[in-house]
Amino acid sequence: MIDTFAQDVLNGLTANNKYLSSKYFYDDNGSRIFQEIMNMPEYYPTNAEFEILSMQSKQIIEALKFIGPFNIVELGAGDGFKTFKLLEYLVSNNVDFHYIPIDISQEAIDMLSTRLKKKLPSLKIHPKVGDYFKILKENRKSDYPSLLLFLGGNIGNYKKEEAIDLLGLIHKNMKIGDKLLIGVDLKKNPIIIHNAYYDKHGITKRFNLNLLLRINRELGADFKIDDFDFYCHYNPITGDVKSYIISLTKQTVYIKTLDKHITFDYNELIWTELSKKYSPDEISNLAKASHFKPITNFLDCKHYFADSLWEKM
Ligand code: AVJ
Repeated sequence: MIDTFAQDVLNGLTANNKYLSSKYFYDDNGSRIFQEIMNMPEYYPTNAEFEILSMQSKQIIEALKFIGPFNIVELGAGDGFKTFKLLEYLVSNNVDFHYIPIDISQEAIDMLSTRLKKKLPSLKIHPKVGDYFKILKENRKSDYPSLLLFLGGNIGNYKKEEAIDLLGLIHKNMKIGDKLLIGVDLKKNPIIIHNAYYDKHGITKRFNLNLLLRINRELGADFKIDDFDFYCHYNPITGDVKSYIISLTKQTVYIKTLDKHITFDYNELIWTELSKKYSPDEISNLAKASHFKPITNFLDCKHYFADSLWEKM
């Protein structure tokens, strides 16, 4: 029996146009490299969303039009760094709400709860580890309305149809009147985007090549990462940032768990990631295509990033 990671690697590396899914970037090593990306001055999304939640918490909460207590359910809470500002605003204004952070990493959730209990002792927090949709389905039974948070711009990793499927599933597990605040990276000067993803420090390159190291570690492969490079390209018309690993020589890699030899041509590509950028109109269209009513967009001062508020009708 081979697990889904092994199966996905097999499918991706035996396809005509080779690909690997960016969802596999985030092993312990990869998560650490992603932290480094978020700390680069060129990687604007982190600061932009932090600014939105720091400066516009009041406007965001007013736009919910909730009367009485409500739940805030965060999908993929992670270290909760950005959300803190929103929670802090609510706690210091004595707003009655329950915070339900969800993550697949027990470690991340434990760290988040410990920190929040210390910094915001009166916060009512109910952390959950596991499958988003199971937990959302449970939350549907709550007497209170909910604000779902899907922050950080992760929706950009999905192609249009996949994004609509995922958002449709989220929609199905909400109650009428519930709101979704979703982080979306905006189309902007292409040079800004280029510098954030094709960074001069080589951190994003390391982030991508770590995927080959993960295959070495977990599936017993023998990728020599010096024989691979990284390329990425932003198309300002479609809004797609596409990232690739390049094979610098004609070479064969053996993957023990799969008992499979994979041949790479000279300059052959492995497509690793899509990071899609949207215009405000495209955000509204995405909302409508997944059966939501777009309410309003909260932007940072440079208009780099949007936290878009949608309602389930
Ligand atoms: C975590 C998916 C939001 O696409 O901007 C950062 C991942 N990839 N640099 C993004 C990423 C390259 C990031 N997301």
